[in-house]
Amino acid sequence: MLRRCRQPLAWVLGQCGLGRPPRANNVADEIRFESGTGSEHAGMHGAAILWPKPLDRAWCGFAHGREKFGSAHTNALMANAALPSRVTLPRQEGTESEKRLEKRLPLDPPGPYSTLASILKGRSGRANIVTRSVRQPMSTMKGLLLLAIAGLAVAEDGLNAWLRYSPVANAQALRGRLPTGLVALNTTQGSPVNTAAKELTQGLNGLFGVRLSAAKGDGKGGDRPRNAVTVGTVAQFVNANPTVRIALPELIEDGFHINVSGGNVRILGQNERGALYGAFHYLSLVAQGNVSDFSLASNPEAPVRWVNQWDNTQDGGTHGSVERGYGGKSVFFWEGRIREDLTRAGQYARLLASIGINAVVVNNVNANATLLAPELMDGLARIANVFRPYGIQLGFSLNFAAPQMYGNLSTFDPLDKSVIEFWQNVTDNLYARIPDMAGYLVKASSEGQPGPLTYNRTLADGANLFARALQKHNGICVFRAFVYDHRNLNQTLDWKADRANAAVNFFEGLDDKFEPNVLVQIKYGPIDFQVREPVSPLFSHLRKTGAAIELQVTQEYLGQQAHVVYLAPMWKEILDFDLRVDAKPSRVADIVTGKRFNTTLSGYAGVVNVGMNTTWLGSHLAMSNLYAYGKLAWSASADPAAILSEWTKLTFSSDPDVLRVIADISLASWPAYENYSGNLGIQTLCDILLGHYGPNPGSQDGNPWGQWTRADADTIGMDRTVKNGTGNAGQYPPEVAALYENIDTTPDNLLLWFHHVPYTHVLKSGKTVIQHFYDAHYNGSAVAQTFPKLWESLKGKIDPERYEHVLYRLVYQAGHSLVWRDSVNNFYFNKSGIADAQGRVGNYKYRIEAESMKLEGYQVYDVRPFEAASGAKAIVTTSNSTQGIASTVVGVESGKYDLAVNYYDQAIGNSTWELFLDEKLVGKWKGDQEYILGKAASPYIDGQTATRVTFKGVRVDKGAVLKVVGTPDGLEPAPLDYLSILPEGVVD
Ligand code: GCV
Repeated sequence: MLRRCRQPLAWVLGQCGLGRPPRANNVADEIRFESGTGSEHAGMHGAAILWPKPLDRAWCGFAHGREKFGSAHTNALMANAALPSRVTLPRQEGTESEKRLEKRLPLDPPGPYSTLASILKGRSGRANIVTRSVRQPMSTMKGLLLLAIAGLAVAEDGLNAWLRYSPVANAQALRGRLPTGLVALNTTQGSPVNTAAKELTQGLNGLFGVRLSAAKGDGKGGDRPRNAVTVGTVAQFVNANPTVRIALPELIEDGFHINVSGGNVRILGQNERGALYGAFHYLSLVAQGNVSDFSLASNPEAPVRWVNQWDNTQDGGTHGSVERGYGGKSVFFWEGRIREDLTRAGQYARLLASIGINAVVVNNVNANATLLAPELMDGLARIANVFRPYGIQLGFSLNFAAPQMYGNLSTFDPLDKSVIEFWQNVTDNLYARIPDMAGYLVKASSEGQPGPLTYNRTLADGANLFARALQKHNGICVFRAFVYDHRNLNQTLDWKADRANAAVNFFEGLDDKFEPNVLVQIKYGPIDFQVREPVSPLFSHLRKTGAAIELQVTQEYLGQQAHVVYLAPMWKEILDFDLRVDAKPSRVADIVTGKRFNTTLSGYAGVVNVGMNTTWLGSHLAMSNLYAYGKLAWSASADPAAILSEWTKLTFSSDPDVLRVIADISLASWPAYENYSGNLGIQTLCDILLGHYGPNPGSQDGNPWGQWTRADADTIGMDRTVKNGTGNAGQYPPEVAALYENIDTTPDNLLLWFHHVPYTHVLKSGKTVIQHFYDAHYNGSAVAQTFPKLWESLKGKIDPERYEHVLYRLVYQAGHSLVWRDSVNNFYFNKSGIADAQGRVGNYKYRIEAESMKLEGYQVYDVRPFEAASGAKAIVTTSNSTQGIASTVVGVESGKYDLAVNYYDQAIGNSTWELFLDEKLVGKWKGDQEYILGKAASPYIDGQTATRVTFKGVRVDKGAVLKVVGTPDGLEPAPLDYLSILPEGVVD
């Protein structure tokens, strides 16, 4: 959304999201409003409302905690708020490999005083869905080579991610070193070895224009073809070549060996899946131009390398199709059933196999018991069939109360005989359909989900119920450690209450009580995927029970794919953390790979949450996180920068500029996000009650969810010491406990996680806490400002489709990082009353507050929370059918400036704003972000919807009239916060 003036209007419109918006492959086909943490969400009721009641949180009479408090209280509030449960546009089932949805909304605002219902009805009726074919990659090698030589980029939609097999730059020269024949040691359709053979054929053709032919002899009886790639398992190879002696390295399950000697290539897996992994690995190397001779063996460090999808069977409910999913609808489920067309599920399996993932749990951990119906089990079997050729097994989330909810039993007590029979029966039925099912994933006694604690049974009783049912089928029960009570934590009355203590407390004394096929899945930190957490102490408590680490690829608290945040460095830091159990080296990576405690079951779970969007996650750059997750789950010693470079080469190109820019942006992104969202271990200060996206530091406290900061006028932070606080530091092994117990040895980046201090507390850096906050938020957002410019230097080196897509997001992120900076800084300035030593917070000399402009058809509006608006106020149109005009006379010296406008893009309409200078249009834009960014949509005027648009290099004359005309749409009253007239190069 970078905008320049003095461009033809059509260009400006195009840049502004009118005309032909750059939304090509990230089109939301439905808007949903997400609630905050947890799964116990009250419904939002869609009663009609009348204008002028712009939707904000204050108007609902309650700034925080609407959804979180659930039930009666919430429903009463929501009835007042009268929000739509969702604004649903026409939908249709379809795979985006074949067609893409493009939504065009009516541009004209609805009639006067329309009711919400009529607006929505009208919109649904008029919305026009256009399906069109996705551009296919050029089919001929010649064409591709020509393009590659010319350095031109073919437009791409991201569907193939890192498996594009686009021609390597010097393909012709390298061809002589490549195989021309293929020996597949298993040609059975659907076998992973056969898939590997197909992939090799497709890959070498795409990359080099080599057409592999089936080599003579098919590897049997020592008749070894030359210049051929042989792929299969070790056993298949030995069987086919009984007289051949080759040295083979030791391989464990899923491991592989590759030997390349000129055009003779041997790819052998310990099992069929390993052979497929080997084929992908070989293709990845040659795609990066490595065609030299080599021999390597690779074994996974952990047996469990799973992906969790939080997919719902239905679109309805607060979280829509995929809970915390920002890439569109479920690739598995549709209208309560399993999709007929599972093309995307197969494509997903292909991507996952290429990074060593061996199972996918297809449904949300907040599980729907109806999935146990026979016809749905049949559907799950269809998914498993689509997965199988890729060596991916299906995992399934269970609802603990299913015996009651689905089975009509009077109880779901895990020790009850009828319940045990119920689950055995369910399990047998599933395995009858899916004999290779991986097992179950269970979220129990957590966030309102039913579990064994309902019957005063232990978590082990709960896990063992499923584990035993699975044993005869060789399945495993993955039991989540994310167990806590979100209803009874009392911040005000109990200084020692602490959600971070929950997991260790609940698992205390259970280590030797689990069946051997139970694996405990532990989120990396004790709270919930925050931007910075210490590692979960539970990793050091389970020595006899297998442990898996849960990482989150979907960036729930980390920018929801609308902000680029490359997570591998954070994961790596966690995996490398040494817990010093029994005063011995005890890296988290060694615990979750079973090395430290000799556990057989161990591994990784990544919450991924892809959707039907062709970008999978909603953003091209976010896919580096999925790639990195697979690579680290295979080997925790992998280097995040090296992973990124590899991913960039495969996803974009090996051009040194492309590699440098993507590395510069990605490697700076986590520290930048931490700086502008929440630092010193205070957690991501996002709105935890709604959406988990934009800033709202106040939402952390005063509710029972336990993500507290305990900030007051003088002090901040959770005291988790043993001597005076919640005792959480004491849950770590002694050496680590001592480190955290003592404020002097606690690293600054976790200071407020473990200690409650005055804002004036001096850090090791010499700064006070409050000054560190101010500076970090300024520094972080300053780094984000560099991202669009860096990316723009790649114009022409990235295909236009992906170039525009990424640029749009980076420009948005740069703007939203300022929203973060100002919201958080003003919140703490207001709380502490301590001024910024540099005088920046609260002083914005380039700004013109909208509320101070001359207003016609606009009215002043108090924004809640106050810090979500500059000066705590915004303006909104006085009705939903009339334009608003805000104008002012420019006081700056004549010259060239960047004009920034901060407005709110609510997901309840598509207002239009026009910016004029002396009646000359500078630019025009539209509030349609909800159809472009996959982040949680919000109906409110707050930190989730605050957005900036900038027009660069505009000639501004002193005395000119600067005017914004806002045209409301739907329930969105063209809200405006402020304008900035910025000297070139200044961002504020
Ligand atoms: C699937 C957080 C998320 C929830 C999620 C839960 C979990 O609370 O906000 O959406 O529920 O974690 O991991 O179970």
